[in-house]
Amino acid sequence: MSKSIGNGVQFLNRHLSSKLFQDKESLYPLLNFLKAHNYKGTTMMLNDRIQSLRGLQSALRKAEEYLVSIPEDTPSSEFNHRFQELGLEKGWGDTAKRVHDTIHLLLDLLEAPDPASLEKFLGTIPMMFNVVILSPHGYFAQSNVLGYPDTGGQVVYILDQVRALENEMLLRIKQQGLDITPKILIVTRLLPDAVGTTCGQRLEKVIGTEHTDILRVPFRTENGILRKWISRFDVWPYLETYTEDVANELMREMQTKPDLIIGNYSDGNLVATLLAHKLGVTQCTIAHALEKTKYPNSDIYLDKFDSQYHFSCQFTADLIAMNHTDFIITSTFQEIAGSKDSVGQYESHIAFTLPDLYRVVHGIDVFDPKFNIVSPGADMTVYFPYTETDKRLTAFHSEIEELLYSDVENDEHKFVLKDRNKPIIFSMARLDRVKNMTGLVEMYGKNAHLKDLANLVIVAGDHGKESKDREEQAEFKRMYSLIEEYKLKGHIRWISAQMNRVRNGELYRYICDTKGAFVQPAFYEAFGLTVIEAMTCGLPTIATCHGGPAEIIVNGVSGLHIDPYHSDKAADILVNFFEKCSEDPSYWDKMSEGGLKRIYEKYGL
Ligand code: UDP
Ligand code: LCN
Repeated sequence: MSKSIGNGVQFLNRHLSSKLFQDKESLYPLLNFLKAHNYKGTTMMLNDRIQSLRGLQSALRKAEEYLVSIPEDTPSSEFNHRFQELGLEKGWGDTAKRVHDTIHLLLDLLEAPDPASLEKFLGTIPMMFNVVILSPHGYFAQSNVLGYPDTGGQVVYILDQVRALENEMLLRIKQQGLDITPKILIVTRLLPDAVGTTCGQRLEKVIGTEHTDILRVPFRTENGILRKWISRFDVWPYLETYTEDVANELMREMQTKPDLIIGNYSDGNLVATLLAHKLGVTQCTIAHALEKTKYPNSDIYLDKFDSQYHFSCQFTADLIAMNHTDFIITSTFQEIAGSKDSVGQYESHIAFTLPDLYRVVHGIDVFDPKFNIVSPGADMTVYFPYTETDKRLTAFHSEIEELLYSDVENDEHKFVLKDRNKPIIFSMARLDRVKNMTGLVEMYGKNAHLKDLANLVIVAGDHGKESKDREEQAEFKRMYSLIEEYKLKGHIRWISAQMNRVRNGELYRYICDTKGAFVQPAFYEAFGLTVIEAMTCGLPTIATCHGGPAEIIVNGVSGLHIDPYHSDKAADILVNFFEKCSEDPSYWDKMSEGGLKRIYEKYGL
């Protein structure tokens, strides 16, 4: 059923529990799994003393009897020995109470399996200690990189994810009564020409974690190590050798096989596939963006795109990864199956033709229970509402004012706003063509009324460095020519990529103080973390109707949609918004509060 799409785990638990219920024999796989379970050769959960289901039930009952006779907070280390003789190894819990709860859950399951207990029980079994997260392309570092080509939300997403993952793993290991140190490795590319970043460093500890590192492995050919950054569209020839090198480096760092390999984006997912296949490890894929939907008709007009974008390699890699993986995490429903008006990113891989290459007739099944929707949110210590005045980072205000309003033009900001009293239309993104920042400038420039109503501030690209990215170079040229053509001096401020996340949080809030809005004009946005960040700060958000924002924002309630393919109409929507706000300031508050409500309901971290 359509409503099951993206609820894979739930579906599988229902399916599995109904199978377990068929007859007593069908419970044996669960017994065998618990007996075979071990970490680095040390048995967990059950040992060889348990040979049958009857034996298991009897051991669990004896254990239960003992547990109710001792204080609930007795540490499991005090009775581990006794339990071992019964056939129960470590892993059931850290205290008598927790061990009792887990045993009780399994006894219930053995009597009458139901999906909720099964999910809960499987969730208590210690399984994840070593996790590898692959993200090869771009600049992967903890500072001075956001906004660089190919370096945006994926980095933010992964860094937020590993902190949450490590906390969860530590909590579970403690509650399982184990003494195991977990390890998470983010594996990315080592860039010898690191241009002022830490991307040339082999190992980097992730701030705010104890057991998580970034491990960097270079791209290599028979001619040696590749020194320079290369576009995400050009990585394909390097990935097989890279996988071999990563496998060796992983063994050096972890000294064991990982329990889970998570791939990110097409290149990371291909490497994850090759590694998971080679090592026999569970694989998870996260697309972040499937480029096929971002570049319309890129399949059928492959000849037009392939020399620059190598989509033939990329779409093939995507198909291999999405079919090989054990489970897929998506940020939204529409990423899988689209809506009645739009095609989903995965859905677009069901059937397509790459002329002169091959034809896909059944690329993926969007009903496959491997799909699970887990939406990201924004880190609420960084992004919080502008109304929380006691938390506001006012120390940044003079820097932010310099950034927005100073008369100086330098490598950090170009052009000067002449009227400080107007609200600000704010946008921030990598300077990719698909992000359509130039489209926003054109839309603004063409509408005289909008220019009267609001200033335009964009954060995109880097004025201080000559870009090596083809699309960014072209966008730079186009931006300058649009500013000239529409005489935007005095109305626009063009700021270089801003890499200080904490200050960026305050920047969104500062834009709230001007009663401005965040505008996300992309031709296609796979998810859109900036949309979430702006809304979390209480900044009214007006975003593209193509991709994630179509699902994040409920039009007219938690923000507004614009269609970048109809830019005159989009400009009218902006004019309308600012006019309404000046007639009735409570309209701005309504949009701000509506956005926040949506975040708290669906995208809180
Ligand atoms: N970002 C930033 N500085 C910039 C441009 C972007 O810090 O100059 C951050 C932005 O705040 C967000 C991420 O990079 O956290 C971009 O994520 P999004 O999902 O919007 O787009 P992506 O770049 O992943 O396509
Ligand atoms: C890549 C993108 O293009 C964005 O739309 C996402 O928000 C980001 O990755 C994080 O998943």
